[in-house]
Amino acid sequence: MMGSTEVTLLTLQEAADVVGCHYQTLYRRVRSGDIPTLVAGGSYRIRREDLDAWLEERDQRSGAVPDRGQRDWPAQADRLFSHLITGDSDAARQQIDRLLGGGVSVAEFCDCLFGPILFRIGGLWRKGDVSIADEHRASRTVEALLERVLSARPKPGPKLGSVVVAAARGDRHSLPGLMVAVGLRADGFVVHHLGADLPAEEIVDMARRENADLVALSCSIAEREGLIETIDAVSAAGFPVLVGGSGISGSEAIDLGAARYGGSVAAAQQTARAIVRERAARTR
Ligand code: B12
Repeated sequence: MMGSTEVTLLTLQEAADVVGCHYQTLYRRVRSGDIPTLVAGGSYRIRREDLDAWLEERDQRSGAVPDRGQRDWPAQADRLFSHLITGDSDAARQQIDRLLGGGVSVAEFCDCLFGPILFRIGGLWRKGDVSIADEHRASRTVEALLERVLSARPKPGPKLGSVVVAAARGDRHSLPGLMVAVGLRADGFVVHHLGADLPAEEIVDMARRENADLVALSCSIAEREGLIETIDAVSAAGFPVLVGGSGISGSEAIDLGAARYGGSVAAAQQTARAIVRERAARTR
């Protein structure tokens, strides 16, 4: 997918971030021999392509949905998938409202439903089984559903911090960043969501004006120019950068200068909280 023959080795924490599970869960999978590993410098390492192959196999087994929590995610995903692919946005909205009403978190419906379903639609589109118009209609419906959640009343109580969320210049995928924005807002952050394809100086300017605690960048493509210039400019301005998304691995994000990497909305929430805590501890 990245169009490169380079081998990317992930630490167990990076692999857990990509999968969106706890380190210990991933460690158990490694110990049971589920996921192939190497030992480098005395520590376990996982080849990115091995992890991707394992994820794909697992998703096929479970209907393209991570097995998080007790809910029947494969059945929920099948239902939402058919609403999205047939353009039944009312049914999709009702399903999401029922799930939210039933206590499903925003991170869960992004990481366990919308993300895997869009991934599935992307695969069908690549094989020619769904059209560009089908994909656009489904993406637009997901966007509208997420925007509804984003514009709903914020979580009451003190704010955890302030975050600017964007995708760098050249990356037109706004949905992953929108999911992160919705998740962080639901967690209690003030979120300034700038959408996709943003010049670095605009992102820095917003971070300064809003006195942001961090900048979260989503990356869905293999092209690096816009991402590198943004990480450099934001870091030089003194803001920690959290990078995530399907277009980049944790080790590459850190090599490019990101402070942290996350592979899911749940990881974005945990990591943003950790960054704010660390900054507060440093200024005490
Ligand atoms: C929808 C879509 C589009 C839509 C975007 C609509 C929108 N408003 O966002 C449109 C039609 C615009 C589009 C365009 C293109 N796309 Co496109 N697109 C997709 C598709 C089908 C879904 C992407 C998506 O929203 N996924 C759902 C999200 C939520 O999943 P996610 O990104 O993994 O995010 C999760 C985690 O990674 C994490 N996360 C995400 N961001 C962040 C950020 C932080 C800080 C953290 C902590 C976590 C985090 O949380 C999310 C929820 O779990 C994918 C297929 C796929 N396999 O993903 C291709 C895909 C991303 N697109 C691709 C391509 C090539 C293109 C085009 C070049 C196609 C073309 N020939 O024109 C163009 C233009 C690209 C550009 N310059 O930006 C490739 C990218 C390959 C690569 N690595 O370069 C993919 C992978 C398809 C493929 N297999 O070829 N695309």
